[in-house]
Amino acid sequence: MTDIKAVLRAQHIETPSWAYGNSGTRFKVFAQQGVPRDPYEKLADAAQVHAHTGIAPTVALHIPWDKVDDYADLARHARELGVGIGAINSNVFQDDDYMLGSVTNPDARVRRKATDHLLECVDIMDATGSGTLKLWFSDGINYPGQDDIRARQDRLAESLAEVYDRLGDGQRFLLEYKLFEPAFYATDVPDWGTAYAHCVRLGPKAQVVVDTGHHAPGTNIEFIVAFLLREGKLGGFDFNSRFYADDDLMVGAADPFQLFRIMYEVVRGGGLGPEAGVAFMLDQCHNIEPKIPGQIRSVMNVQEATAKALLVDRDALTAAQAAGDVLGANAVFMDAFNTDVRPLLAELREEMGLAPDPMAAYAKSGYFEKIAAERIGGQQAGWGA
Ligand code: LRH
Ligand code: MN
Repeated sequence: MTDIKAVLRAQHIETPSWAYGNSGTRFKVFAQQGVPRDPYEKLADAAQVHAHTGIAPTVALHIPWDKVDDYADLARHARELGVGIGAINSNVFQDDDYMLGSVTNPDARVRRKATDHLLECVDIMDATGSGTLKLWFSDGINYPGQDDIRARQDRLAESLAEVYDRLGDGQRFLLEYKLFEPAFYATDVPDWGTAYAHCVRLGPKAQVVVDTGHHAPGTNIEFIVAFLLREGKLGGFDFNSRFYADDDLMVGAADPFQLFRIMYEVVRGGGLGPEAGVAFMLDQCHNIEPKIPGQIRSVMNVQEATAKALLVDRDALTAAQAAGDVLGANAVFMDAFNTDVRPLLAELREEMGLAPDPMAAYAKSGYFEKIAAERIGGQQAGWGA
């Protein structure tokens, strides 16, 4: 058990700054009490998640949602709070100029503008000490014939190459794919294969990020994880869960068994340790539930799935697989999934000097009452869509 605890103690999950702001759907964005008004307050809330779980030491930023005058000062503020700045997320999906695409737009002026934003994000990486740029493109078309699918790939490749060349030592970018939305006919980076092919062509500093909400229903995501890990091209995850489309619900909430299967392939593929360089990021929206407890619960869901994945009896599994013992192998796998790891994790937290139940500890801390009282007035943070 000791080495499992040691591995779990070193787990590193990154929370997204935008999960602490207001979010919603096209129908309604519900405002909540105590929501941060600026990136400094978002970091303070993220620090609460780390304080109670012990395994969420970095926060991903999204530009311009987290635009500040002094990014080095923001990074200093994070350090004071006991957290660090993680991935820098670009945003080329909210400007009127990007209606027909950003880096794939038929108009070279618009492509230049989009690529310049991506390069600005690398400047922000330099200023904050972040080593990871995460690139998601909403680019796509809604009707057959609207634009040339191949030409858009050429434009995408050209922009990615320019950004790739700008990356400094110790810096990389993660290319995110998504099947559809906001484009409803063809998305320019729709699946892992497209992202993988662009990254292979660019080089070692380009890897793929798997957003668990970005696949067609029924997709075997753990297969994609196993494959990308084997190729050294799994840069990270945007964890969330969904019942239908890109619902961005709490990871593990909709399908804890899928999360377990994904984390098993991570463990089996040697992708869990910090040396593997896989970024375990959350990408979620707490539209109706309180945001900090929502993040704490999400971190715990990943931690539970990881503990179960580490409990798979690999020797017994390998032996059953080699013997063609289908039911035996499946039983070994399910035994781990059906193991209640909550007592183990409560014990681990106490050994880490934390309360055994992070949700109860946060509720008792009075932090929510404090921010609800303090954060009066000002503009609550949100997607600004
Ligand atoms: C796109 C996405 C991407 C982010 C955004 C917040 O759906 O998953 O990772 O930029 O959500
Ligand atoms: Mn995402």
